[in-house]
Amino acid sequence: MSKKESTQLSAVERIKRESHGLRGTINESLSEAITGQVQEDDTQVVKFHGMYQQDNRDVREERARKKLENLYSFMIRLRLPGGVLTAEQWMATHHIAGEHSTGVIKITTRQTIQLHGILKSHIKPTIQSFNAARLDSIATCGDINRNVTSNALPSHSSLHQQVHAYADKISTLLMPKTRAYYEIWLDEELLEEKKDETDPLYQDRYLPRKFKIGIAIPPNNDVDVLTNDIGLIAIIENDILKGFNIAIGGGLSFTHGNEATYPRLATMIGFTDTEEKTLKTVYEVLTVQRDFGNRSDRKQARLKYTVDRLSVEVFKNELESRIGFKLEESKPFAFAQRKDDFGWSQSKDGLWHYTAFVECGRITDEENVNTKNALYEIAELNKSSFRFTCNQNVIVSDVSEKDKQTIDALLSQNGVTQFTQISSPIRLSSLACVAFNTCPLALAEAQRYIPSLITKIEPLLAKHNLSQDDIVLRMTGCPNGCGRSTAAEIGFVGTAYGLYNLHIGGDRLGLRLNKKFKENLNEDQILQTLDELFFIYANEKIENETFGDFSFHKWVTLN
Ligand code: SRM
Ligand code: SF4
Repeated sequence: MSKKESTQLSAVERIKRESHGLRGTINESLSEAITGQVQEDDTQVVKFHGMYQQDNRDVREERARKKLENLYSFMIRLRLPGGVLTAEQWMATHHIAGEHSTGVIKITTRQTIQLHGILKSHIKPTIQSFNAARLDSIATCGDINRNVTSNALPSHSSLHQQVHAYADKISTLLMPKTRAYYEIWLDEELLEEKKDETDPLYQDRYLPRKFKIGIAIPPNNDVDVLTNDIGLIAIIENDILKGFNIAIGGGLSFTHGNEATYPRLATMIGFTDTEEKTLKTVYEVLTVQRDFGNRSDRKQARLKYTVDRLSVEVFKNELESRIGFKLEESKPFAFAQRKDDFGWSQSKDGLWHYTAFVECGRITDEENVNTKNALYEIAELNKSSFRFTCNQNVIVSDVSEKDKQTIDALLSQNGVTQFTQISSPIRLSSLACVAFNTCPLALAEAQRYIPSLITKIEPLLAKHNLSQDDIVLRMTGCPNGCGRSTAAEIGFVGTAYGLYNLHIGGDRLGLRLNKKFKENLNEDQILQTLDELFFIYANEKIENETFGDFSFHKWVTLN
């Protein structure tokens, strides 16, 4: 194969290699009480421990005028393969959020939770409290395998548990070997020489870029499986798990004006029929990416670019030479849904699960909807677990028949049931990334803006008799794609404060990306454009044709 690595390494490559197993100078940074930041190189190293240094962008200019340092704090993201917490862990998280962060518990688009606004002096107590609840944030950020996602709702399949267990197995398999996290945050004794920290997978350079894995159980694609670096699709026949189709090279980020960057859905490369083969294949996809990924240009470093640069065929040949067997032909499968199933549902084992709508994944208490309080009161009963979906919602899960009524009453008393029931189909299917005020990369608002924008879109849908249409609408504050807006039927991608590119033509199930339709629209232009599109859609669509399919054929293919 061709040359493995450019000689001109990016700055982050040096930081990783010189970090002494991800220790960097974090201890020194933590002891510098005069500043709320960590040292520059440590901002990269702490990512591997599951945290980002951020500053409150709402007050940045005011503080600069007053010659004050930015208002720095940290966001910490938990490692939750498949997105599940016990009741006890939920209560711990609730308290930790109250003591150390803004108090809002944010469900992410990758099925885990984040806390924002944690001051530097609070990082260690936060991690220690999470550790006491048997939770960690190892490798949820950085150039490494991230939180592994898996189909969220147990009633979707009688084999849910069996498939779900793969998220845990893969997460464990791909953890870094360094003890740095335990030493720095949990005061584990420094390593004696004899302890072996050799990391055959990540070595001292880790991956060229972040890496994501998701597992879907057809017919449900709630994990948006093809947007991952590796997508595993469970193949189930007659209630038996036959194995997984394996897709590689998904990823959604692009840069405005840079044609060499693009969103891409993963390409199916084959099927594995045993656990051993599946895990080996996943592992070796990472080693191929480790060895052949671009380490000089971080904008070309994701697996999708490695796959396209080498070609799918060459990548697959290299992979097969490493795993020592040929992948079987991919098996047929069909998706029928990507959105969450709201309300109560029962799994084959008799347990009940309530999926509640959490707008933009922000668990908090607001006006008549006290989601945070509801979940705490439910957790106190210790009669359920808590699951998170990649659509940023929560499932009060594993409830037995005898406890269902009590839990239902708590959901209702706190307004959660009513909010879930009255929210329109388009609101229930919406996603937005964090963006302002914490994301340093945000060009425009997302989670703080989309609720009010949807309130203005709903009357347009009603005007055209489309209120019951659950169009997948998503917004991101920049083209990095954290709210997966390029995999939506209507996607908004922030370009500048108050301005968005409008993308249309993606399908409802996550099998086709959308295309840019209009640039730099302000709110009035967004509403006017959607009004026109909805009018044409309502009048010309054929029966059951989704907005995404209609707009793809009508407008995107003509461009
Ligand atoms: Fe993301 C960077 C938030 C899912 C692509 N993402 C960021 C950062 C950490 C900004 C930064 O680098 O400093 C954002 C922190 C905002 C904040 O204040 O919390 C951020 N990303 C998020 C979350 C919280 C959005 C949300 O509202 O839920 C999601 C956390 C997921 C998790 O639990 O791990 C989140 N990010 C995604 C997704 C969606 C997905 O994975 O399904 C994508 C698109 C898929 C993909 O990876 O291609 C995504 N985030 C990015 C990128 C672009 C990566 C690239 O290939 O270039 C960046 C920027 C980067 O890495 O340089 C980024
Ligand atoms: Fe920030 Fe952009 Fe991701 Fe939104 S899409 S959270 S603005 S990096």
